[in-house]
Amino acid sequence: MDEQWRLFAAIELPEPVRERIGQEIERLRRLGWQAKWVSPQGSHLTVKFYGSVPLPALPRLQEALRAELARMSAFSIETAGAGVFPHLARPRVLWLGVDGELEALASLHQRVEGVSLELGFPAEERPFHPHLTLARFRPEDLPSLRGLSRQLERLAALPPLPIPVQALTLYRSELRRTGAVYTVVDRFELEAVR
Ligand code: 2AM
Repeated sequence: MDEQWRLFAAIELPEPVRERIGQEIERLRRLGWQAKWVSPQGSHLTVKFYGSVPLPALPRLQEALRAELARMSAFSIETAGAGVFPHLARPRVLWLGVDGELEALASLHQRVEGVSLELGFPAEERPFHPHLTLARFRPEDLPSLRGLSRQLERLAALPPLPIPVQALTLYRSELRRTGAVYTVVDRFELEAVR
């Protein structure tokens, strides 16, 4: 059987955003919150999760994404807001939100879904909710999340930090006992804005 890689396409975050994610995780940890925290250096905004992809299918996907993204203009978003999925009564994922050129971001997502579907990768059924994951909660973590609403308000009130979107990055995710390890497989540049 062909070797398979678990892949996803995402927007890389600039250093100040990764620093903020690290600082906020530290703050929540100090409050005693229990969670599976993301590694701030590898944090990203997921655009498309592929799951397991057979290696022989990879070159065509890379070629298609490179061609499609070269036809899109670079744009800019920024951090804004915070929340939990699926909702406050059952928090599973803690995230920071984004604002700014959200139409361009939605269009990037649609175009990536489009070329992926043409190559046989099924489209995501859930609507696209762009977010930066900080933590994932297991049911046993929930009693430790004291002041959740207050902390969400505080996170949402942080000043915005810019996220220039000049490329889409294809990552490999390897699931290890100590957590997922992400490595960059390829980077697809958007057309620079003149
Ligand atoms: P996230 O965007 O909420 O953090 C690698 O696993 C990345 O792909 C993570 O950022 C993860 O969630 C995202 N992702 C999206 N759909 C996924 C799925 N069905 N399984 C695993 N990860 C998924």
